[in-house]
Amino acid sequence: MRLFRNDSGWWIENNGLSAGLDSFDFDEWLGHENPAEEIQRRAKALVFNPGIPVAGRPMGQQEVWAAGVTYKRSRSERIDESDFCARAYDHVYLAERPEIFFKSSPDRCVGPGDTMRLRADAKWNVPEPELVVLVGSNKKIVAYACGNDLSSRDIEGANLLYLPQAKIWDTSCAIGPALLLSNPDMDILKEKISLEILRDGQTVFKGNTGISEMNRALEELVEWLFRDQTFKNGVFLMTGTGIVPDPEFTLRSGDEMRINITSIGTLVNKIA
Ligand code: DO4
Ligand code: MG
Repeated sequence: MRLFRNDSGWWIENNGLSAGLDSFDFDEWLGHENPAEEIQRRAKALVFNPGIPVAGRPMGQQEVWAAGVTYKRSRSERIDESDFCARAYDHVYLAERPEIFFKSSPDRCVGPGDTMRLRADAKWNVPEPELVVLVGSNKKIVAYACGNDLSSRDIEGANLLYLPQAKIWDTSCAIGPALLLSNPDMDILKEKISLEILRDGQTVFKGNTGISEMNRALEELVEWLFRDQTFKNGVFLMTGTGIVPDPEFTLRSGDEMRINITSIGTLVNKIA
């Protein structure tokens, strides 16, 4: 089952059948004792009709946090791009404490079909395709989505202390197209994530990896995120990238980024 949000509200979709959720308060739902049970209860009372809803930004007032250097490819590319900070990436890949950083306030995060901007003061920019987990206030993973942790490699590579500037600006984060509701029979690690970048209609980059290549358990990342802080209306956590284009690649205005996770869908955004 997937949750969609568009101009007419929140929708539940299941195998091509969908139903609108009347007076659904997403933020309140994530503060519920058991959001998974609550949504199943509501779904049972709905009448489903054929059709997949139009997808808009599937979030409320949640902050977006991100984990980093959770795949080998992220570690090696970052070691190569940085000079005196290279050892930090090796350390954090193997350390007990993962890298977790603040990525976006809800107003800086965009949804499917929205444009994303590059930083005016950056020269080397890449999309980071990532599995995103939506976590309820009860610390349980409620749903999964595709995410784009748009990043400036030259700023991060110049000095790791510039990380917030390499990661956070208006529209540097995208989440969508829908939220795949988690259930006990689901094994998200079996899914694949892929990135395709189109320039003037031609593919200029294509790559994919398995979510199972991640070096950390999702629950482990969530546990660290919730240490000594609460999220009363839930939180989104990006789980790191395993796909990094070769060093000569940088995004340009007009590029289209297509991030797909099997079972979730494709998140498409263009560079403004
Ligand atoms: O270490 C800096 C950021 C890492 C990151 O965003 C990633 O691995 O996806
Ligand atoms: Mg990232």
